[in-house]
This record gives sequence, C-alpha cells and structure tokens, in this order.
Amino acid sequence: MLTSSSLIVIFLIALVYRWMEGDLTIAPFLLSGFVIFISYKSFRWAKSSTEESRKSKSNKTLENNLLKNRYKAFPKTRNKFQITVLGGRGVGKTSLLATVYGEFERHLTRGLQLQINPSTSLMRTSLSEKLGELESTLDDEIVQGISVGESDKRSYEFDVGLPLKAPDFQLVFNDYPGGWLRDEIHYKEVEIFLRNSAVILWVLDASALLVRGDKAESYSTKINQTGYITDIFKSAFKELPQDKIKKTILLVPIKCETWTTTKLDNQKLRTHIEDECGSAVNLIKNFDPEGKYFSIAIIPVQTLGGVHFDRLQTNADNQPEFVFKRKNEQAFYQPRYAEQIFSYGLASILQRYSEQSGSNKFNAAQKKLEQRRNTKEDEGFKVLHGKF
Ligand SMILES: Nc1nc2c(ncn2[C@@H]2O[C@H](COP(=O)(O)OP(=O)(O)O)[C@@H](O)[C@H]2O)c(=O)[nH]1
Ligand SMILES: [Mg+2]
Repeated sequence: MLTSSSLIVIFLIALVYRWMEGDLTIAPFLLSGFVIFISYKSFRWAKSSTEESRKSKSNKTLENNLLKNRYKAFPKTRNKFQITVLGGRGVGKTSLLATVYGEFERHLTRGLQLQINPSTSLMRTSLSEKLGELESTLDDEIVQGISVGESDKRSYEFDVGLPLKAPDFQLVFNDYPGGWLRDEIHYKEVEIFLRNSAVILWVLDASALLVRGDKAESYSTKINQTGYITDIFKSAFKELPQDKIKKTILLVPIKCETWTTTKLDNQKLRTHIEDECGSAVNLIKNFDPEGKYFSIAIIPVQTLGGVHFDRLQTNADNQPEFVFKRKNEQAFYQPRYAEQIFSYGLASILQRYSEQSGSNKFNAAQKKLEQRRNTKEDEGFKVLHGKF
C-alpha cells in the first residue's frame, strides 16, 4: 500500500524529472494533483482533530458523570474518612500501615463485597517497599533504640467502593512523625486532625512497656511518649465531637510477639495498656459515659511475627536498645491480627457511611467484617468503652 507521504514524494520526483528533461507540459497537471492532494489531507486532518476533541469532550463528560455518581449519595465534604495514626518515634506506625495494607491485598477482600485500592500507584509502591523491608528485617537481629524517625507527615489514601464500580469514598491514613507531638505548631495540626478523624490508631511499642532495665525503670514514657499523646487527647476532646460523628479509638500494641503467646502474658500486656492509656480513656469515659460518641478497644498486632524479644542492651550513648531475634531457624515473616484493624476500624466507617448517606450498599461487607472480629480477651483483645 502506498502511504500519502510516499505519493507526495513520487509527485515531486516526477515533477523534478520532467523539469530536468526540459519538458514542463506535464507540470500543471502534477502541480494541481499535488494541491488537490494537500487540500484533501488538510480536510481529513481538520475532521479528525474535531472528532478527537469531541471524543475527549465525551470522555470528560463520562469522567464528570462518574465523579458526580461517586459523590451523589454523599456530600462532598463527607467523601473522605480520616484515620489518624499516633505514636512515638519508631514505635512502628508506618510498619503497621504497610502490614494492614499487605494483609488486605493478600486475603481480606476475599469473600467481601468491597474493593479498596491505593489512590495512586506511587503510594502502592511506597507501601510495598516498606513491606519488603519488613520481610527482610527477619534476616538479622533487629536492634531498636530511641529512634529519630521521619520528620514529615505522610498521608495514604485508599479508594473504597463495591467491586468493579466507581469508588464511593476515600480512606485517608495520616501517619504523623512522633516528633510532631512535641512541637507547638504541628501539635495543633495533629489536634485538629484528631478531632476530624473517624478512627484513631494509637500505636504502642509493647517492648518499651514490658521490658524493665536494671533500675526497674520503664522506657515507655520516652519511647511511647504517652504523656504527650494523653495531652493531645485532652486538648482535642475537651468536649463531645462537634460533628457528633462517632469515633473509634484503637489502642494497638505492636512488637508484642513475646507477650502474646500465653493467656497470662496476654493478660499482662492488656493490663499494661489499660494503665498506660488509662488517663486518656477515663477522660473520654467521663464525658461520654454511655459510649454514644466513642468506642475504644485494644487490638494487639504483630507486624512481623516470627521474632521474639532477646535482650535489652545499652549503646555507646548509654541509651537502651531492644534486640529482637528470629524465634527459631524455621520462623518467618508472619504478621498476625493486622486484619483486625479493618474488622474493627473499617467496619465502623462503613456503618458511618450508611448512616450519613442512607445507603445500604456496604451492609454485607460491614456484617462480614464484624463477624471476623476477634473478641478473645485471652488473645489480648478487649473493648474498653462503647459498642462495636
Ligand atoms: N519486633 C518487632 N519489630 C517491629 C514490628 N513492627 C515494626 N518493627 C520494627 O520497628 C522499627 C520502626 O518501625 P517504623 O514503622 O518505621 O516506625 P515509625 O517511626 O513509628 O513509623 C522498624 O525497624 C521495624 O522493623 C513488630 O511487630 N515487631
Ligand atoms: Mg513512620
């Protein structure tokens, strides 16, 4: 097949050849053919570009319609549910988020009428990288001191909807650097976010709570920064949430592999968490005695599994270091209970979605998630306040 450009070249060659031969009689025919051809091409080009713009316009309309449908049942201000992740530096906030995401990708969506996708591929990559890091930490001893941690807040957004349908709302996980709790400007921001959050994940390092040094001192104040977090709860929740939207607070001890094997260990861990967070929990119980606006539960999560606490050591700066090791040669990366964050947290968000939008499209998923809740106190779970 001759392409249009090759036809032009043939026209031009023929023209030049005839001219060199000194015969210009054919020139007018060739020239007019050339002009007709160019005009035809310009006409085709103009037509296709209008079609192109029409197509892109109709794509835009489709997009707008999708967006409209997406938010139709839901006022714009309410199309996001904020989740705040609180905790000291290095306690494992980002690891928890990555693990929850990994568990969801792996099996949680199975049998659920629900799809959850990271809103951007960049975020998917960053969480997957963190997961990769976590898996490979089991190769060596894990030495954890009082860490410097990140200095920027990171938000992880997930689109939530029915399978194969446009998403209905977004979950936004706000991962705060532990250092923000001690800095006046950022403190205010965390406070506002706390107030606007549907779910608050308060992450605590279990080893800092349970391991004592020579002087029987607890490192929790330093590592978990409980005092700062309690203060922020006090200023954020001086009164009932203005939006009257129920809030779920999940107290999440992590790095707890060593203290969750027996019933007695679980009991001990739970009592420690109840003491550590007691002041903040009591504050809420006082102004919400019936548990209408808040629900609080302890959800112990092992983001690594396969490791156990080995020893406490002191580094060159005389600071404590917690050393974890693989449980045995066969032990591997095996997170435990991370999916419970969704069973408790996401189920309550779906409940709020249906209350606000009047839609029951997520009822089936909500029910399934609720059925999957672990409520065994022997395994460290406990509802401290309100209903779930
Ligand atoms: N032993 C133990 N270590 C963990 C666990 N989860 C995370 N870590 C370690 O805790 C360290 C700090 O985690 P990171 O998520 O970066 O803390 P963040 O500063 O609170 O975000 C990392 O070195 C992880 O390997 C866990 O379940 N068990
Ligand atoms: Mg982090």
